[in-house]
Amino acid sequence: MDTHLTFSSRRSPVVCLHGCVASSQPLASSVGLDILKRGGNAADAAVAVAAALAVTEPSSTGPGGDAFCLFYNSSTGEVTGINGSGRSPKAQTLDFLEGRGYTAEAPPSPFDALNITVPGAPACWCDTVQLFGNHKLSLREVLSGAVELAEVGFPVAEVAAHHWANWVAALRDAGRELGGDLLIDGHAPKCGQVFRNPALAQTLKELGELGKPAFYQGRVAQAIVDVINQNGGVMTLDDLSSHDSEVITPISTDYKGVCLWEPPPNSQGLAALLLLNILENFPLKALDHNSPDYIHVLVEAVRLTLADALRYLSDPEHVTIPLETLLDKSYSQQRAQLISMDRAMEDLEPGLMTGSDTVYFCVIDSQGNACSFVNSTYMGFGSGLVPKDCGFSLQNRGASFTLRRNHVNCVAGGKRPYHTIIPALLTEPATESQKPRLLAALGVMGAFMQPQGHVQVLLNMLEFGMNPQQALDAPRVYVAYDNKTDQWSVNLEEGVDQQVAEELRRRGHKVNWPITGHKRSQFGRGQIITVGDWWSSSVRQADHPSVLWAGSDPRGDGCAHGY
Ligand SMILES: *[C@@H]1O[C@H](CO)[C@@H](O)[C@H](O)[C@H]1NC(C)=O
Ligand SMILES: *[C@@H]1O[C@H](CO)[C@@H](O)[C@H](O)[C@H]1NC(C)=O
Ligand SMILES: *[C@@H]1O[C@H](CO)[C@@H](O)[C@H](O)[C@H]1NC(C)=O
Ligand SMILES: CC(=O)N[C@H]1CO[C@H](CO)[C@@H](O)[C@@H]1O
Ligand SMILES: CC(=O)N[C@H]1CO[C@H](CO)[C@@H](O)[C@@H]1O
Repeated sequence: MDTHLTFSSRRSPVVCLHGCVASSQPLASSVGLDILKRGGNAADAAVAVAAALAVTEPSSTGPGGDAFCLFYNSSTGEVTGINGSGRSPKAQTLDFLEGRGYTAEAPPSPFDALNITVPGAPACWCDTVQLFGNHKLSLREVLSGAVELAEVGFPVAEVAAHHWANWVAALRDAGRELGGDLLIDGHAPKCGQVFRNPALAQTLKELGELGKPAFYQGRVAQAIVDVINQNGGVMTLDDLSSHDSEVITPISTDYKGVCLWEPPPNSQGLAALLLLNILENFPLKALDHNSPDYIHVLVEAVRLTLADALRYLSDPEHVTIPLETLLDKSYSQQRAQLISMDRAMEDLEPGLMTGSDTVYFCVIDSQGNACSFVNSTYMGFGSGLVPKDCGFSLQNRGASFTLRRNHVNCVAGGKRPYHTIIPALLTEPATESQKPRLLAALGVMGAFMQPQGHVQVLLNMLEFGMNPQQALDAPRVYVAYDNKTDQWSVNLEEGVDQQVAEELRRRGHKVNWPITGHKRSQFGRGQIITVGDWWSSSVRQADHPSVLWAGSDPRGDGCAHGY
């Protein structure tokens, strides 16, 4: 397999007036743009893109995974969203797992059928169209682009082909064959090879015609339960039919004249807000982009917030999260004081294992509504189990549960697991007199990279004046925690200076530099659309506040598209 991947092309930001879609697959971006041109709004287009990504990038996302969305309503200025995360099977209690001989030290393998939680994405798609769509197009029409891609086939893109093959190999190493609907003659498709998925086309068609019951009851639900039970899991038809998504009230924080919106816990959106709150205490612009001081402060702030996030973030129905205390700026000031400029902190609380396969995309329509959407199957194809004749694999979100009694993420029947996926929106801060104007839809996928990624690309624009494409192009930093060695490490992408790496080592960080080629996927893949060029330091609030500016991550296959 070709593991070489160079980053040599240059991209301008995409600029347009009426509507814009940015996603990690060009074909999916086209499908979304089509919906906008046919009269659908940002929410309709987002679901069309979601479904098209399920077809074109199944190692990142699909109907067997979860989804979250945030929606900005341009007529009210309100941000709301949908929680599309599914629960563990009701019968899957800690006692049940211990009865099977599993312990915190010897849990089921990540790909085990016991790690499959109820897929929340299909309900989230239906509810997004129902609650936030403009009802000019039916769900069937919204999903038709994805159905066509699955039915007719599409050439697999380069980065998608790479991850497809890697996950097939990882599953094989774990003793599992990926379901045949997602292979061609037992192999992952290569870049440029045309892949068809008629079973998924059928599943999406039925979802388009009948809505949620087509997935959570009947043939698809039965096939899900069958494949899970044949592999030792205990999900029932009732677990599926009792699933529903929930409307959520996003949480936000103000940072120097902008307001960042993230989904509430149990997502890790909270981590992005806490991170910004800590960073607000430092003169970042004066430290210089990707300088040793800047990266040191960023890394320390990430470590502080991840320690908090992992302690407090679980299913709020099962634990009480001191949200107000955590989001209070005085709390972050205290945390910021723990950071010393010349030495990395010792003794920080640990984390959970990470997965990273998620797609993120965003859409802004001609009325100025925005939809920020994310979904995933967690680790590649998730469990790798493919229900018969359905064309998608089942997620393994349960892998972030622990069997340690009294831990906030301890397994329980009917519990939602720790979630690594988050979409985000940026507005002006709300005032009494005026509805907050939309400034951007943005996101960076990739497990624990997401809050770190959101904040880095946001600061690239806000503090360092980069346009959305430059903000995504700039080399990133990923702070990782390794449970096995109990060590934090700082991974620096190719493009960060060697002297910077050396200076960070001198301050006590364990630094990996440079991260190159396909390994750069750990820095996530982001998409950004901004309304106006508020990030530009030279033309403050220019003449055309309604021009859309978009960028798409060079680490992915995708592009932004507008009209
Ligand atoms: C989830 O990901 C799949 C695969 O990329 C995509 O088709 C689907 O549209 C996404 N779902 C949502 C709700 O984003
Ligand atoms: C925005 O909010 C208004 C007022 O609640 C509502 O009438 C309208 O349908 C909403 N628009 C969308 C696209 O959801
Ligand atoms: C998901 O829904 C549950 C309600 O069942 C809620 O408690 C939780 O906060 C939601 N999570 C997110 C990320 O919105
Ligand atoms: C619900 C469940 O059993 N989750 C397990 C999935 O796999 C991880 C990692 O192996 C375990 O820690 C979980 O307990
Ligand atoms: C610090 C920490 O969380 N360590 C855990 C890493 O994972 C092993 C089991 O895989 C646990 O026993 C440790 O407690």
